[in-house]
Amino acid sequence: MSYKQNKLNNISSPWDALKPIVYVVIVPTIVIFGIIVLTINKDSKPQANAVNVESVDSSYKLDKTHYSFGSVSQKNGNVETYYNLTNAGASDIYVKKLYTSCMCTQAQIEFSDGSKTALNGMLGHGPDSNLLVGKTIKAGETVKIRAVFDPNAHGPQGIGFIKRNITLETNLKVEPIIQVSFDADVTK
Ligand SMILES: [Cu+2]
Repeated sequence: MSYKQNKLNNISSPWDALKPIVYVVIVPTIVIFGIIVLTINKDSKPQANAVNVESVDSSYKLDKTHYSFGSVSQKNGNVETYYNLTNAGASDIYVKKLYTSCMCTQAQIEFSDGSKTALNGMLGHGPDSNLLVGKTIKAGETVKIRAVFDPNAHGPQGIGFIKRNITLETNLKVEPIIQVSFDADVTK
């Protein structure tokens, strides 16, 4: 009798053969998967609730509300500009959401402590949860709103004059929507 046959003869039922697989592979997989699912749910729920924050009396200043890129060549790729946004009031401003008006445009907030939001995209293009910010602009703080425009996003036919908006939804009592814009003349 070969070693292999001997081993097979020692296995008394199919369950014995499956046991190690069940305990070593399947059970831990289910446990790990369960932990991952619970962790993801824990993270996403407070974020969604954070949208309901109390509105505040504060005010803001922008160094510019609009920027003209002038002629933007598709050959040269992305262009970007910054808008300085200052919390000119006495209360912190909570930024709920950040989004742009088109898929060719992405926006990001750079805070004075060096932290940044993700580069957020267009409203309605992908899940709304991607646009959540959940961060505060402190009283007196100046943040930079970075806008990135991709002149190739609409393909070779996307030439001509364009205007895009970048929007911040905040908890300001008056004017909770902060909006800046840019335009460009896209050429080949
Ligand atoms: Cu676009």
